[in-house]
Amino acid sequence: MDAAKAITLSRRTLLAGAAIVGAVGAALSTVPAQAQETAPETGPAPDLASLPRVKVDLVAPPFVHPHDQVAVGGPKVVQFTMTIEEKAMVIDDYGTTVQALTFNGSVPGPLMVVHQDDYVELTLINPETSTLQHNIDFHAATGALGGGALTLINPGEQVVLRFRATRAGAFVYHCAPGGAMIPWHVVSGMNGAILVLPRNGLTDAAGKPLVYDRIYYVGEQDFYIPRDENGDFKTYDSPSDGYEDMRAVMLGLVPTHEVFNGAVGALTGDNALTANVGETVLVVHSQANRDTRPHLIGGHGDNVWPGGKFANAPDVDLETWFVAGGSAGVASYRFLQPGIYAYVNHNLIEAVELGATAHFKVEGEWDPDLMTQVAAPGPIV
Ligand SMILES: [Cu+2]
Repeated sequence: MDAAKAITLSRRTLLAGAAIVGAVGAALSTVPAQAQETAPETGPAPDLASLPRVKVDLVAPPFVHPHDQVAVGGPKVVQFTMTIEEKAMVIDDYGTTVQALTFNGSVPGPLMVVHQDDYVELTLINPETSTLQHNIDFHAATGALGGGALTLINPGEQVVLRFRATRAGAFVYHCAPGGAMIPWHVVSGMNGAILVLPRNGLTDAAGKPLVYDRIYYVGEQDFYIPRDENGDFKTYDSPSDGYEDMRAVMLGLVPTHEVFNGAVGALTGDNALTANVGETVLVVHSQANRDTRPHLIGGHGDNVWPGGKFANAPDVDLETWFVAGGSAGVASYRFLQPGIYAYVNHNLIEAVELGATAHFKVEGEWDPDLMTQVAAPGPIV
């Protein structure tokens, strides 16, 4: 992209962002100060100064920072910091490279875990080295475009947003800097999820406590990589350089890559998710832009919240579940057999041809009662 085009692009970004901030700013100013102090669904706001503060260090997916499943004590202010990183990332085995836009350097961004009625306090940093404005829209938050209207930051700026996590469930967060920038930033990698656990922990369909031994975060991502005249994927020197070409591919609505955790093979082979027979594994599966349908080949969803929201009883014994674009689903499974399991988007074209496959490597004792090869392959008798 030449300099003039880059200026046009950044001005359009600025304008789109400014329009949103202006509109929401005006709306906010009509709300009485007192109304902003209280949260009707959860009663009066507590004295924030009296709440304990906890600082959490985020970790890159598929892993999840240490957390209590049952809340200890009352609501807290949970402090997170995320730094935006614009960086080149290889997304398949052929070296295809995207100028990714990321929260904290990973696609998806890290999973945050809090409990219902905790306050999430995020410091979002857009370093001087960035080329674009960014912000964050939390689907778990209430008001101001999920915080998007209060967090738009230029390169070299940071912002601190606090919101009360009033609803329990898994929720997507993503960048939403305005207009055509919104889908472009999301399909360039700027999305992640937050898990808001009930204070007493999860319960299964029978109402019994559901305790997980392991938790993994799978963030599914659709990429739209432009091709050259020979059909080869193109690379660009900066995010804005590729914008016009990528937008043309995006408008066709057919992704060139559909991957888990940022790249084909990010969760397979040596990168497989691990578990032992008898362990209950919780999988949080987000897709910020496009519908998906997780399926564990050779296993099941024991307790599944397809919409990811814990006020609803889980579905049980599912074979495949639907996660709507712009949401995060949650599923638990207790592994009963050892071996390699594929965990896929059961649009199998997307799983096998476009990349949406992960592996679980499970160790333990085989149960012949559940399955036995009665006769090995051989000549027809
Ligand atoms: Cu962004």
